[in-house]
Amino acid sequence: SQPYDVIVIGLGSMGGAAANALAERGARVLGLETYQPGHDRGSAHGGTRIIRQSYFEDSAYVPLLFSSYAGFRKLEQESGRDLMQLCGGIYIGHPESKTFAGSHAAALEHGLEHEVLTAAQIRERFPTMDPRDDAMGLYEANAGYVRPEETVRANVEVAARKGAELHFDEPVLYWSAEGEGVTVRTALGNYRASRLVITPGAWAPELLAGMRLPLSVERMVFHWFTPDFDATPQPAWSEEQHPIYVEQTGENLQIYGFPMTDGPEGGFKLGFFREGIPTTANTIDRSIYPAENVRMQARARELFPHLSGEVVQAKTCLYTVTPDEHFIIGLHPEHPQVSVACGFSGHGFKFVPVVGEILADLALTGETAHPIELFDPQRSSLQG
Ligand code: PYC
Repeated sequence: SQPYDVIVIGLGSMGGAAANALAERGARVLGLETYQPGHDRGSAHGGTRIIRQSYFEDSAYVPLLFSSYAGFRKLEQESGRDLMQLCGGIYIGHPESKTFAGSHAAALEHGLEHEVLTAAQIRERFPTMDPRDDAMGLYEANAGYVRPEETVRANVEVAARKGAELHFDEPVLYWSAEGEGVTVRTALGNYRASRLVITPGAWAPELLAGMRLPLSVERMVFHWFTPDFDATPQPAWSEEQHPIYVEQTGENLQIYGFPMTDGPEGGFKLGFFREGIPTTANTIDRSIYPAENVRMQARARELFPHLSGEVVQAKTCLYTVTPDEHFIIGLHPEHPQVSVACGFSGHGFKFVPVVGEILADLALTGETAHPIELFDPQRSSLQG
């Protein structure tokens, strides 16, 4: 038999959760990661990520979110860390927009508690916001934010406590699948196991080159601003009163953001949902340019006219985007002993716990009861 049951390449958000789920099931796990837990070179930093249920991308995600919410609460208990805050969420757009109509359809299909608000009702309830007159909002109380760095640290700590062997600062150079097993080479050695899980994040084009996936790695920027508390008093910007939000104007231009989650010094965070610049994980330009601040501020003020303060901070982040913006999760088409998860297209973090469970199912049994048809690595939209 092999020295390990499963090797996990990449201990970021999804790989950390997979290592945790596998260790919980008694597998002998080796995890390999290039950096330290909670690093800021990939897609799991910046303090906050949205979590929501009335899912406008496709209502098929909703059952996965039920599992994920439970998974975040379980991880909080196991790690003793605060990971998820449900401060409410609102999705604003023209009545026919994907953001409003898509979330409304998902809420109705799955019987999710929600309120539909007109533009005037949004202004009255959330005085920071001034949506367009023809906009509608879907508000759900059961939405909020999760803490990405804390979640990654929690998963690897709990996985190690359950017996996983985790190596940090040890980049993978090469992997191969032969016969019933796999070999992974790093600068420090060769490791053998029965199964392999690859959760490469923005390094997917390098680590999964053989799959020839049509992925676009994109440089995104998020900004933190200081609101003008003279124009709109501080409590209105704080998580006790302010929801997370996504607002769409035009065909597909969405902004998203959070209440102040770390006091006034922490600022008010927001970003463009899409519109990234193609890059690679190893060559990304992490400088932020004045024109980017100006563009973000101008767009942000369309919804938040009193966001007159300065940029306190801005950071880059990487998205790994598929052509249909649905994830890729499944068995490697040529090597069934290898499971892969990538292409989270900027909306994956809220699924971390359930993706960990799915990857453990796939690695240990070759199948999962979770609904993952949408994420098939061989679906037509991924074929050249
Ligand atoms: O998944 O809600 C989300 C999100 C917002 C911006 C990027 N992703």
